[in-house]
Amino acid sequence: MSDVKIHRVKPEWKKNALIDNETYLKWYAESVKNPDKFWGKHGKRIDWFKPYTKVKNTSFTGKVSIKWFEDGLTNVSYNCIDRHLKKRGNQTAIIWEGDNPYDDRKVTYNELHEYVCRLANVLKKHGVKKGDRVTIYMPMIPEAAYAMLACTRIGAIHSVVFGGFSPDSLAGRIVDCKSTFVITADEGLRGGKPIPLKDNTDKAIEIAAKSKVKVDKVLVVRRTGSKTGWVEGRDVWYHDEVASVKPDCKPEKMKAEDPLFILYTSGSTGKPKGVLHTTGGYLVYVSMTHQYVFDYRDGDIYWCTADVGWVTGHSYIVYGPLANGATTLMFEGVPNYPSASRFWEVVDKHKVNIFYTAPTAIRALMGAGDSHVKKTSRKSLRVLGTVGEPINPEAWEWYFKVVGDKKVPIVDTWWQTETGGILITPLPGASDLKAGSATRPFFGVQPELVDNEGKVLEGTASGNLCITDSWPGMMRTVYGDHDRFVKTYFSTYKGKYFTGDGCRRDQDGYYWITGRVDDVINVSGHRMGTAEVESALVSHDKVSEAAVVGYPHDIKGQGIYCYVTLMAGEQWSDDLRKDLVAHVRKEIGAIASPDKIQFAPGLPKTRSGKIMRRILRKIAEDDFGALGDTSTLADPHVVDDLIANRQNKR
Ligand code: 6R9
Repeated sequence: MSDVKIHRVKPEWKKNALIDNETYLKWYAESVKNPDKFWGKHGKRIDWFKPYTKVKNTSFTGKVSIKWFEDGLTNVSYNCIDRHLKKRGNQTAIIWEGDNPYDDRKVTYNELHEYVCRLANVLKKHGVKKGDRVTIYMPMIPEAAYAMLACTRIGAIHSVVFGGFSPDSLAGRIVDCKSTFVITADEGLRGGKPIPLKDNTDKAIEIAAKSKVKVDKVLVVRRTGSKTGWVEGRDVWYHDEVASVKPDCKPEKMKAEDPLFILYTSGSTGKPKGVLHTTGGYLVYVSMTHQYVFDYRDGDIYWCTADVGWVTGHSYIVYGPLANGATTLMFEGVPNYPSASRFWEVVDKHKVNIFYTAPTAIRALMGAGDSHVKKTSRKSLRVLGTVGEPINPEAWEWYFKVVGDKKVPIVDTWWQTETGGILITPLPGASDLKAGSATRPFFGVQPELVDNEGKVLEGTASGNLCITDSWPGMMRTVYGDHDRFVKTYFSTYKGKYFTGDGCRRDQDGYYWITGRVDDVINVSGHRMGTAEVESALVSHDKVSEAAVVGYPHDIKGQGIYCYVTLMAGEQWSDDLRKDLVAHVRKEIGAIASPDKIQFAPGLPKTRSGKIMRRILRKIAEDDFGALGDTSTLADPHVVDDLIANRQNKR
């Protein structure tokens, strides 16, 4: 790939940057040579009630145990709020930009302190204690951040569930972590459309009760003022509750390894896993990456367009920026409402310096045309970022040329829910850029490429991406199932953390993530297990079997392609197809809407009954000339029918 264009670091990117290339190389070498010394020093970037004396105590073999700063005591909300009050009590902590462009709000650090303390006192009043799980099912409003921070203040573990998930998905998450307290809103608002969060919560609580998990309290924020169901004694209004408690609440002294939050994410098998992150190491890692990856400087206005329901929202809307005393912008709406200029109008309105979004949004806005961008100024921008999926070079170049006017570096940040923070990324003042490459590892991160047999690949190579040693921000376990943690991440390649991603390393040591190598698909930057969509499909009473694969999609990155076999005697029809789409949306949520459904009289299986997904992927990609060996199929003829009736004919 020697024809790849290199965008060299411009002198003006380097001029006041926190890290230049020499510093990157020096720090990186130190970080891998002596992690104890390196992290011992950088762990001090957060405040500790009791300083740690031990730094790293981790093992990727045997039972797998990961501990950082283990004898230190700290508190996340204290670090994100209290420690800033003296210097920046009146500085804006959160800029909220509503779905409606005329709706906005600013919250100072002093105000944030009061709101978080009040909410923490409300939680306490209702008996929430250290270690209890609180489910947060909220729209993108500042109260979502207050809720997360209030939990951390008293040591409760939050589990934020994305507002786009269905009652069934919410119920599954409530049951898995036995959460008895839910914080929600009457409705959410996105692109002018209401989302019935409270009604969904009511349904989810009924479903959870069948699994014997009883939610005792639902705290409801009034967002739209719509009428919702109400259970006396169980449901309480946020606004009444916070008004009746004290505006001050002492932060709990937490051990570095005390759980901070659970966040459910999809894997290649089974139900979504509760990824568990802990207190000290996570906060050190997200604050450090937020500062250096975005070259964040005091006074910058920083905007990450993710939702707090995803890890990007946790680490880079709430915890990283607030730990650094930044002004973080929270956006309730969508990129194309009221028009495709919305992002850039918000950038101009709030003078945003650092802007972080997903490739799917960039591709959609690119499709809407340059004029929507060009009519805005964007002159405040200094750093642009992307996350969530591989960015194709065309979209990267458009982002660089049209949005950034060729003046602004792009950081393509690769990481995962499990990694807590960014692992492979450019640094704006240090890294020459190649469109489509996440470039080089962050400090302390040691990537390795291995082949399917686990052989380590050196130099220029393509393989499976592993990380060979621990970094402070990584997950500690799967909530309630440590064996699953070990099996999922550390047993494919013994002694290494396996990411599930494929990756290429070029002659400059740059990493190019090629996408998942397991049965996980990435739709508009949202991770989904094909098994989850399959189990939603087969729960329909007319479906006997289903197989789901991803296929390349111009905007979404990957689309969802479903092969469905019906029960004997059932007839396929367009109405049934619509019904199946609605059924999957109901079971999982709108993000899992199938793009294509093909009715398949039979699925290609091996003689032992295993579905050959490789073949199904090829047919979905309309690339059936390259099916490979089909001789091991039990009935090779099913393939002819699938090809004849494929839904993606070019
Ligand atoms: C942060 C986040 C993780 C998966 C990951 C990979 C894909 C994320 C990427 C990227 C290429 C990037 N991914 N960032 N692929 N380039 N810059 O997205 O977490 O939702 O857990 O997804 O997303 O496949 O394994 P999560």
